[in-house]
Amino acid sequence: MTTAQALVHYLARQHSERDGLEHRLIEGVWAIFGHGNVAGLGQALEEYGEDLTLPTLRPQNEQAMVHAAAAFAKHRNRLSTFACASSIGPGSTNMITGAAGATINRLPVLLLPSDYFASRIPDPVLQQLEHPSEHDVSVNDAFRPVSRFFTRVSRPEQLMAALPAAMAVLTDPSRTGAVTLSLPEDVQAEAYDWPVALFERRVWNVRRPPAAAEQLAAVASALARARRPLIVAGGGVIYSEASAALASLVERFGLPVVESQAGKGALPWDHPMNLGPVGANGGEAANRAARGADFVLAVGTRLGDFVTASRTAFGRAGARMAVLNVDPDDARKLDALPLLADARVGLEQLGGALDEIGFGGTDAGYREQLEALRSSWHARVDHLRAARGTGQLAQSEVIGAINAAVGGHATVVCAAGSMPGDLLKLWRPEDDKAYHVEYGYSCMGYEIPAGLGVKLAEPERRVVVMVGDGSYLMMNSELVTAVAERVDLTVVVVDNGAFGSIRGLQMSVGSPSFNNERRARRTETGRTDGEVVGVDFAKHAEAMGATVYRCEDLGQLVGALEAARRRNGVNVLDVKVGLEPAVPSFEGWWEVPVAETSHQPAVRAAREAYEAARSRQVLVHGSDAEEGA
Ligand SMILES: Cc1ncc(C[n+]2csc(CCOP(=O)(O)OP(=O)(O)O)c2C)c(N)n1
Repeated sequence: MTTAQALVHYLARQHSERDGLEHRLIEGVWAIFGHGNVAGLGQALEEYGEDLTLPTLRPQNEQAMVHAAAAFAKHRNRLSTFACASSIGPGSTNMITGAAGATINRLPVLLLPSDYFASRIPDPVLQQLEHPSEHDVSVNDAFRPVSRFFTRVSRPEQLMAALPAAMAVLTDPSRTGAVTLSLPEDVQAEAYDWPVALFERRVWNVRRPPAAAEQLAAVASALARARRPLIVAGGGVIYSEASAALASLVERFGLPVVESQAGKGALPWDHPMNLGPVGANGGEAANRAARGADFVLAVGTRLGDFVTASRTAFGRAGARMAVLNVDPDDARKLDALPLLADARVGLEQLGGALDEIGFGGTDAGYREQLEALRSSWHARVDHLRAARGTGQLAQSEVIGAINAAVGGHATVVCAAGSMPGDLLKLWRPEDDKAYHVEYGYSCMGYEIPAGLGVKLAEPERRVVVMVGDGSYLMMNSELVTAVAERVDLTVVVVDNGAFGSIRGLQMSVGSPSFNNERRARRTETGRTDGEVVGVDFAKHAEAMGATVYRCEDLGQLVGALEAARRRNGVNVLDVKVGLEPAVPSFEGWWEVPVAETSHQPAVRAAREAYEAARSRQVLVHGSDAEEGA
C-alpha cells in the first residue's frame, strides 16, 4: 500500500474507550483536495474509504472543516473526532485558525495538511513558499505552535511511529488538541511493505487519572475549614461526564456552583446549587458569591480571563484557591492547591475525603444567602428574556423567545460577538449537551460549521445556531455543506448591522463608534459612517439552498422556529435587532487596556476607571492565605 492507503486503513481501525464503552476514534475525513493530495490521500480514500466505513465529507473551506471536526469532538466529549485533510499551501494554512481553536479548547482534531515534495526535485512547486535559508521549512511549520503534536512524515516508514504517537495525544485528556501530520505529496503516493500488525484493530483508553492522596487531603481539609466555599464548573466537568458526580457532591455538602462558558450546562440551569455564570460576563448571584467566597475550587477550567474577571472575581477576601484539573499546568494556576485528576474521579474522591474528615456541609445561614442570590438572579433573567413589546427587537428577548420555543434540550451553538455573553446569562440548558459556546478562541465563523459538526455528532437532537451578522458574513459557506449532508439545522442570523460587541467595547473605553458598523464610506468624513449597508441574509441563505424566514417580530420568530422544526433541511432565520438595549454587565469586569493619554475627555475618564478597576486585581493568591493572614 501507499503511505496514504496505509493511513486510511489505520485510521479506520482506531477506537477510543472510556468506562468500558468503545467509540470509533476517527469517524471520517473532511477533505478538500488539490494537487497536494488528490492523487495521494484522495486516491486512497476513494479506493478504500467506503469498504472501511471511513466516509469522506466535502466542505467549502478548510478552516470551517476544522471547526466542524472540533465541534463534533466537543459534543462527543472528546471520545470521537474527524480527520481534516487539505492540499498544500493555502489549503493547509487555512486550517491554522481552526487548529488554534481546537488546541485552545482542548478538543481533539487530526489534521492532515499536505506538504511540498520530500524529494525537493521539482521545487518550487505551485503554492510553495520558499524559505531563503532553511530549505526544510514549509508553511506547514506554522502548525507547530498551534498543535499539541506535529510531525512531518518525510518517508513512508515514519508513519509507523507517527500514527500511534498522534493517537496517543488525541486520546489523552491532558494533552489533546490539534494533532498534525504533515504529508509531503510525493510520500503520500509512495508504496511500502507495511507489517500487517500495523492495521490491527486498536483501542485507546481515555484515562481517568485519580488524585494523589496528599493533594486530596490538602484540598478536602481546606474546603472543610472554609465557611463560604464555592465551586467553579468548567468544560472539563462536561468532557469527563462528571455532571452527576458534581450534583451529588454539591447537594450533599451544600456547595454553590458557578459556571464558565464551557461548563454551562454541567448542572441544569434550575439546579438548587447552581448560581449561574461567573466572571466578566457573569450574573450577579455568581459574582457576588465568588467575591465573598473564602475557598474556591475550580474544576475543569483553564481559568481564562472571562472566568476570573481578569483576576477580580475570586480571592478578594483572601480566599484560598484549589484547582481540580487533569492538566498539570491548569492545576497550578492562580497559586492554587492542585488536585491533579480526572474531574469525575476527583469529585468522587473529594466526596469520600470530606466524609472521612466528618465535614457536615456548609451552614444554614450560608445556604439561605445563596438561595436568595439565586432566586433574585432568576427573576432578573426572566425580566431580561421577556418580550418588551416595543417596535425594534432586542437581542435579549430574541434569545428568550428562541430558548422558550426550542426548549432546554436543543443545543444552542455560538462563538463570538455579543451573543456568547448574553447566552451565558440568559440561555437555560437542561442538560450538559444543550449549550455549546466556543469561548476559548471565540472565533468568528465557528458557528455554522460547528452547528453542522454537532448535528453530525447527535443527529436526533435539535441544533440551533445563533450567529451575528458579522460572523455570518465572515464564514457562511458551510450552509452548502449542511444542505449536501442532508442535516436538519436551524440557523438564526441576528443582524444588528454592526460588530456590535466591539462597538460597545470601543465606546466603553471612551471612543466614539468607529469602523464597527456596517456602513458605507462617506466623502465628507472619509470614514465608514455613511448609510447602513443592508444585507438580505434570507436571500443570501436561500441562494445556498436553505429555507428562509424573515422575522421582524417575536410572533414571526416563534412561527418560523415551529415551521423550521417541522421542515427537514437547513432553515435560516433572518432576525433584525437593535444595537440597544444591550444586556448589562452584572458586576463583572474584563481587562481591556485603555489609552494612557488622549485629547479625548471620554478616553481619559475611561482610563481612570480602568486604573481603579486594576487596583482590585488579585495579583498573587498566596499559597497559604490562611496561615499568612
Ligand atoms: C476571527 C475573528 N476576528 C475578529 C474577532 C474580534 N471580534 C469579536 S466579536 C466581533 C464582532 C462580531 O460581530 P457580529 O457577529 O455581528 O456580532 P455582534 O458583536 O454584533 O453581536 C469581532 C470583530 C473574532 N472574535 N474572531
